Amino acid sequence: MSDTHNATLYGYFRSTAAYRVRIALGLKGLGAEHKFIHLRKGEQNAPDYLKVNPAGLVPYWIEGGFHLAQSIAIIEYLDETHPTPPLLPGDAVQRAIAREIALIVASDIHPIGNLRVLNRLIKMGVDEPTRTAWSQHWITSGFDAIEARLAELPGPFALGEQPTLADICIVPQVFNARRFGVDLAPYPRIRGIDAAAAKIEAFAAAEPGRQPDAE
Ligand SMILES: N[C@@H](CCC(=O)N[C@@H](CS)C(=O)NCC(=O)O)C(=O)O
Repeated sequence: MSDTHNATLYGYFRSTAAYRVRIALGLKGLGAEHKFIHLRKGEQNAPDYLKVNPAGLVPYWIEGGFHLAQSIAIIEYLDETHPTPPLLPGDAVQRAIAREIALIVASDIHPIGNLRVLNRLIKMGVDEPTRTAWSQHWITSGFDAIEARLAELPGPFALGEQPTLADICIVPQVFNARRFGVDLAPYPRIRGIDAAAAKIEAFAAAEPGRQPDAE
């Protein structure tokens, strides 16, 4: 595995957004120093970390004097600086569809079920079964849209034989869906992507259970 210009990735084993970046690094064959922010303990809001990322979120990427938040921005940066294998291959239409699927996960599903949102619901007195139903609802709503799009596309990955940004976002979201007990039976294409990805070392090595900070 090559070095990525002494890059550092701040993450957390169960962060699905950090999981996306770990997959991209693996597919590119790139290394980075991994630093762990314990989200359940609230380390993302500690003054030391807020000096690194004022947004109090992971992932966060530092490479020399350059620093970057947002998993999709980090992955697209890695893709532009290390073009092989391409994570946004094909023509303009295919790239747009890969981004569409990625953004359903990253913009429509993930933010509504994020830890800080669930913590806010706790503060507002929302009980655990209702919070779980909340997460399940939004994951299901996004997966319905993704599955409908995937029905038009060749497998085994979202856009065919090679994994793209779309699959990099889908696989961690499937992990999260299982955590929240979402019924995946209505999503054969999504389950197929997850199964195909499990056979690729870059995806397998990025799994939360295989991270040094896993609990
Ligand atoms: N849109 C951001 C989301 C980052 C994000 O929300 N990360 C979560 C973990 S998956 C986090 O740090 N949560 C901390 C919190 O909610 O307090 C990205 O894609 O990087």
